[in-house]
Amino acid sequence: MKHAFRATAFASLLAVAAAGAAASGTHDSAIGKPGVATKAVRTVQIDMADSMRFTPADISVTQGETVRFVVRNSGKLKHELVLGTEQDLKAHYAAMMKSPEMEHAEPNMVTLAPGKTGEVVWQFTKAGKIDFGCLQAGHYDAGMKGAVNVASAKGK
Ligand SMILES: [Cu+2]
Repeated sequence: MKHAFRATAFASLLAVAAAGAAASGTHDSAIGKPGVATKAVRTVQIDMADSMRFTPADISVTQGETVRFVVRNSGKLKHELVLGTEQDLKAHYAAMMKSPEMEHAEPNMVTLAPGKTGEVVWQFTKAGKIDFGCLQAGHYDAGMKGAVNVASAKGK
């Protein structure tokens, strides 16, 4: 019975991962697309702590910009930064809650062991609010989330 549940959770996580992969491929998704590091016009440092907070948690960019996020895990727990729509993050988090040991890696996220630093390079092609969160079990619920406000390029 436990195995059957696991298999179901695994399948649903794969479905979420597949949807994420499709959304974050070379084509624009609702949140933009993987960036080319050499095109990055801005570097944003983000700290992740065991207080379940990102610092800063609010970031402003302009539509079209490629941003290099340099993410540091200063805590003693594993943390990650995953960019997505709030809906995507919630679905992915639900799958992670069922299978906390699942490893995942996509261009829109970086998962870091304690003390490690990593990067996400992302191009924000759509104006609006794009969310990010830590989907490690318990963290998102504890408020480990933030937002990137993408200002419209119109008028520039
Ligand atoms: Cu976390």
